[in-house]
Amino acid sequence: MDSFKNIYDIIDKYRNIVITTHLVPDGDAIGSVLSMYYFLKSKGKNPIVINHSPTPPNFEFLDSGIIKVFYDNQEENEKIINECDLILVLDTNEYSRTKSMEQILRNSTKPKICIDHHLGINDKDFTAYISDTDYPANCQLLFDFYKTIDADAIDDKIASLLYTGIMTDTGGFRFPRTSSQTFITAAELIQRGADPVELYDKVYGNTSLRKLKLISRFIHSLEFFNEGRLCIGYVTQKDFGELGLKEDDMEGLSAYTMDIDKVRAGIVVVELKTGLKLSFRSKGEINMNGFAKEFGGGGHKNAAGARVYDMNLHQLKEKILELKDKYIP
Ligand SMILES: [Mn+2]
Repeated sequence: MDSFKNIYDIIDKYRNIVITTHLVPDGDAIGSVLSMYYFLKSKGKNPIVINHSPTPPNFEFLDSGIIKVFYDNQEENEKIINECDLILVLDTNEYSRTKSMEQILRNSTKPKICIDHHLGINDKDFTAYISDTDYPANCQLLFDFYKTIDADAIDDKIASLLYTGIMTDTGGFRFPRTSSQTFITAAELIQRGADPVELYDKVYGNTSLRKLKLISRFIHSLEFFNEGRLCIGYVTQKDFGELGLKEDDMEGLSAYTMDIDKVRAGIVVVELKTGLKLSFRSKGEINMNGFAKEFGGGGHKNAAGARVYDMNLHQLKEKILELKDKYIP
């Protein structure tokens, strides 16, 4: 792992910098790429943000047309990536999570830097990286990075982006790894112009009726195992069709499983057109990273994910039930 100073010394050699993050970006991913965009702008660079997925509606207020979606203009975006000087990957350490951009990023011979807080970085994938899993949000890590390089560059816009990333990735300052340092960082961001009331309201206070109907169906789908310690919920293609759902409507469903008393581990299974998406959550020592790995995924101990393409919903459920006692006491 490299130091903040090392990383910036490399970045500072270049001008045309492509920034990207994972598919279906959450607040931490959007906060990461856009704060980096403004930070590098303030340093006289030419940053360009290209993502696989469009910005979800509740984060659109942060993105004033800056983020390009790879598929919207594949030819031009490929050209930008091929002709840039440096690639920055934020809030993920896996090229596969950039989906449609995976091959072009992998094949690029340009220097590549990763700044992330997830487990499992392959150091051969990057020229240099910071991978610190102690941070509950990549935006908290980036705050320390920007502060080390140039604290004055953290203006109200950057502060609002970082605050949004920290607020969302910590589930409102309550998920594991939230520490006193998280609150100190949040306080500093508020001092620098982030408005906690407004940001909360814009991100969480605009739930669509479609989403509320999804939550209602999801709660009806819940099944409990291991004396109520394991909770599994489902969203099917039927739900997608009848409610007109999009993939980013799934954001936050796993938190409902973890809110239930007795539940120590929650699994959300979403049936997409192209396969099954699994989210694993747990409390304490229950190792969901290991559980997710059984399905070819991974993540953190208390939060992990996987995508499964070679099973239907029924077969997947059988496999979960076969494996559950290995992970849930
Ligand atoms: Mn994150």
